[in-house]
Amino acid sequence: MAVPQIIEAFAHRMMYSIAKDRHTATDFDVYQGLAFAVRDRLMERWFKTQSTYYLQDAKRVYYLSLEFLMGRALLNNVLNLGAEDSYLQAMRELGFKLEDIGEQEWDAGLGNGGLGRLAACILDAAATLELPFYGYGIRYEYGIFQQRILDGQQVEYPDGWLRYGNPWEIQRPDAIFPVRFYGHTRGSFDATGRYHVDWLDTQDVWAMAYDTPVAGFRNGTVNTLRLWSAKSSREFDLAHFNSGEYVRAVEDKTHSENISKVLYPADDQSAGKELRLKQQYFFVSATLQDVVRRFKKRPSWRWEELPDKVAIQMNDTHPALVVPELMRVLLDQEGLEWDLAWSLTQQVCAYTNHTILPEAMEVWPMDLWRNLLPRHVEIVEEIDRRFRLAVRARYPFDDAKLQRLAIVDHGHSVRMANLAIVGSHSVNGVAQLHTDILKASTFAEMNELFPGRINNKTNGITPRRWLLKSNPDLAALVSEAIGDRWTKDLDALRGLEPFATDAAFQERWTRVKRRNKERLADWGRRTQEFALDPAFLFDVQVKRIHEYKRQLLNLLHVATLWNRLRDGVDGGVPRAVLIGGKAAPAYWAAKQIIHLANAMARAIGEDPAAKGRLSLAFLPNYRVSLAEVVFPATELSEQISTAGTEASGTGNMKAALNGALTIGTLDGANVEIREEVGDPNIFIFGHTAEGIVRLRDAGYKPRDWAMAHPELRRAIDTIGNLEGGRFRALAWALMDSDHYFHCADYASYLETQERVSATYQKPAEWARMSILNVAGMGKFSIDRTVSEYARDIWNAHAVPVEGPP
Ligand code: DL6
Repeated sequence: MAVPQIIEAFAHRMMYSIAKDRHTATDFDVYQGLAFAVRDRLMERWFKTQSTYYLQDAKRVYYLSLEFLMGRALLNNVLNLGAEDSYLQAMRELGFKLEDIGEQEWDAGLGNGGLGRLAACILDAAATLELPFYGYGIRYEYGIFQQRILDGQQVEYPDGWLRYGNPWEIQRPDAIFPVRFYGHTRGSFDATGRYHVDWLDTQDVWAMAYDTPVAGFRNGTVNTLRLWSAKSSREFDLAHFNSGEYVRAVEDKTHSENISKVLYPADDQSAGKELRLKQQYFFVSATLQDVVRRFKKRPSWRWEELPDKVAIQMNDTHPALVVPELMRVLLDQEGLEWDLAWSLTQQVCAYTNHTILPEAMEVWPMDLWRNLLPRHVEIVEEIDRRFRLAVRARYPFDDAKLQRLAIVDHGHSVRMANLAIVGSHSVNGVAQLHTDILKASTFAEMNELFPGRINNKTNGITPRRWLLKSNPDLAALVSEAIGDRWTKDLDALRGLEPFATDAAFQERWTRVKRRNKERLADWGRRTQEFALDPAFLFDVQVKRIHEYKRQLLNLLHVATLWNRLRDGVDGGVPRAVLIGGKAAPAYWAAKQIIHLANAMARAIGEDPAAKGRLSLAFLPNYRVSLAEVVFPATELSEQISTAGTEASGTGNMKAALNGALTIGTLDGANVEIREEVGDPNIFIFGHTAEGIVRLRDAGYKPRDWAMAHPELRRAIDTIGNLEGGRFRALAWALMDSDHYFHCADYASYLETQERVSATYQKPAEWARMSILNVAGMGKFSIDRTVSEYARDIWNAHAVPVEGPP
């Protein structure tokens, strides 16, 4: 689109949708007007994409996820349209900076962290790969909470992201489905002698669709993210209204609409609450009704064709109710026999596991189900009964194994992972090590029972958002050196290898990093959140706060550097340690870690011994848009989880793609990052996953490790004595239990950090390693990940859509 047309489209939207002129428009109005104008440009492609899928009778992939952590859309859409230069110029002619307009957008924060952000990257890749793909989830009125730091502590504020409207979504009042809850079942034989079950006297809620376009990168594809919003089936209760009880009359409406009110703010922790189960069934039921409607719209459809036309991917077990719900639809509504219904369900469904932490494994009390979903209890009990028969036939004398494998645990709870595994044809882990652990340990007995079902799909990230958009200077330098094929084929980054030793290129590379560091420092200054010296080494750990991710190990290292400075010993380079992330509101230890980081940051900031040598900052309200400023500025990426605990990690990939060097354990995808960038170009430390298991089995005694290392002991004391001892419980727990093996890995971490410092003192060497890290990132494109899902799990194929490039 030419510049004058962009200006005209924008002016039109400002006048007719925003109803403001240049004298009255606020910055936010300008953003909204431009967002509408950009959305208009996606419309034609969106229509064309959907009709092409229909006309070609393409197999559709449905990605069911309770979380989509999308971040901002405006600049990403402009980029995917391939029109950034025209938009930049058009806005400049009107006296605006496109980047500043983009800053007005509120992040769409419908996710907690890794799992939700992965879903967003997968959407981007599926559209870029021209796959007939739909994301399905919930349109939460409140996304992940806003984190503020008051007196050093996390305080949560509601994220009312829809308050001023969302220009990207289209409400679909006609795409509305009833979702049933409660009630009871009644079985009867029909005239043909077939047993039939009715689910009666239910309380119904409506699910209304809101669609968001998802544009592929510079192609004609625009896919759909469809999010459901709960609407009451009754506006108000007339009986109450007529008797003057107005509040009671609307009470039911409020209750039912609570289902899509708020995102549960804990990752890696199962909530076990009725509202959460309602959310799960709500979006599963509405989605399946939509899927079946679309399947049946095809001329002369037959149920046997379902697996040829439909693939359903469950993002973790949160949507695992899809297994009994699909069975219910096929049995009770469509009248299929059990065996056919079961075979179709298994062929259609697939499950991705994202964690092996026991507290994250979903287990639902049967009583809760019995009340809320009485028909599903019957179906799950029947699935369990048949599965037990199969297990017993295979292992006739092993009762203990039968109990461990069962879906229904002693009649009192449903193990969602077991249900998802039994009801799917594919179960995948998200990094090779994680998949190996699933096979060898977490799901070892399932793996024996269903050989080949568990497979690996190493995660990836979208190079569009995470390099092209967020780090334009580095992207331009890379493209100048090797061309821009990397944007669609990240393996092309290997072409950077010869530049790694080119002194002039290294210098330009380092200058880009320096500018990005200044940008982050500037951001800290503008928001008055933190002060940073761009001359320091930027040592960054941004991710959810969790004990297994070991922010505390990072703080032990900071305490050690600080102690050395106070002793007048200074071997290292000046460092700015940055930590950011949200803690689940009910997770005490994680909140203590945030408090500790802030307390240490203040104390170090006030200590003259640290001046010019060491700083610590906590980045408040870490979110996608902040990550886009942080990763380009990161020089050292902290990926230091206890080996065997982080399923994959994707922040590790984002930092390395932006030229950071990694200090990390052999955990999650770090293992594969090492393979790709080469062992000399990454700082690996600590025990391996097997080493950790051995330590635990041998009766790990953290106190012995601490006693053997005076600097560790002192660091623990430093933390324990801060602010009159308020963190003593946290510090002492390290000596007594240390569930995540901080003490066992401390010495190796410290020694490796010293190697980091020594390397940083050789700028050419650091730049060479940094270039080689970017060169090795090809494997971690989400396009590669999604191509593997399409080939190995979904059997789905690209359906190109003709249109402007
Ligand atoms: O697979 C995406 C992401 C992984 O990279 C992280 O390692 C993992 O912790 C995360 N898991 C979650 C919560 N999982 N559950 N349930 O976000 O998934």
